[in-house]
Amino acid sequence: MKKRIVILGAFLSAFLTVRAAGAKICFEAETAELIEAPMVLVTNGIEGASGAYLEIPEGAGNPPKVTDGKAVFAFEVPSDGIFTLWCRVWWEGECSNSFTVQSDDGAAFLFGEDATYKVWHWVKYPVARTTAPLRLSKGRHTLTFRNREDGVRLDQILLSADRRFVPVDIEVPGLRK
Ligand SMILES: [Ca+2]
Ligand SMILES: [Ca+2]
Repeated sequence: MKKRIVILGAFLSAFLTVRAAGAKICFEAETAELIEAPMVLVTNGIEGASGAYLEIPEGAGNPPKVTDGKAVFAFEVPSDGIFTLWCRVWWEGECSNSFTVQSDDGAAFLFGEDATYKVWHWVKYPVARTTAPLRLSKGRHTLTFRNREDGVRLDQILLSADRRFVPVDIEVPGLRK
């Protein structure tokens, strides 16, 4: 029995150490340092958001006809890491469920295209294990969200170096280690 408790204790401390190793950086969509129309800031819209959120209104237009519409975020990464990108979003439907995202000046990638509509929920990138997560060095970085489909809303953004972490509801903005 005692041996079992020791093993359990060792397992728990290893588990907690691994969890503690994964930094999480969370910020509100409305803290974007640049918002370009038809991306707009909404302060009193759909219930259940964490404060304000960003939206490309349904019918505002999307590529190739409308190529404008973006939000740029700047944030500090505390130490080198490999991050999963999570976004708290509200999609209008299958023609309104994605962004094109760019990390710093890297290659743009598709974010979203999941089939959960008309409810606030968290979506991650990458979805497939074969796609590389975001590798970010210590220091300042940017994320750019571009117009790909209208009818989309973005409430919170969370970068997690802990691959097992799954945000559930509204997250507290800031840095957790
Ligand atoms: Ca779509
Ligand atoms: Ca928000």
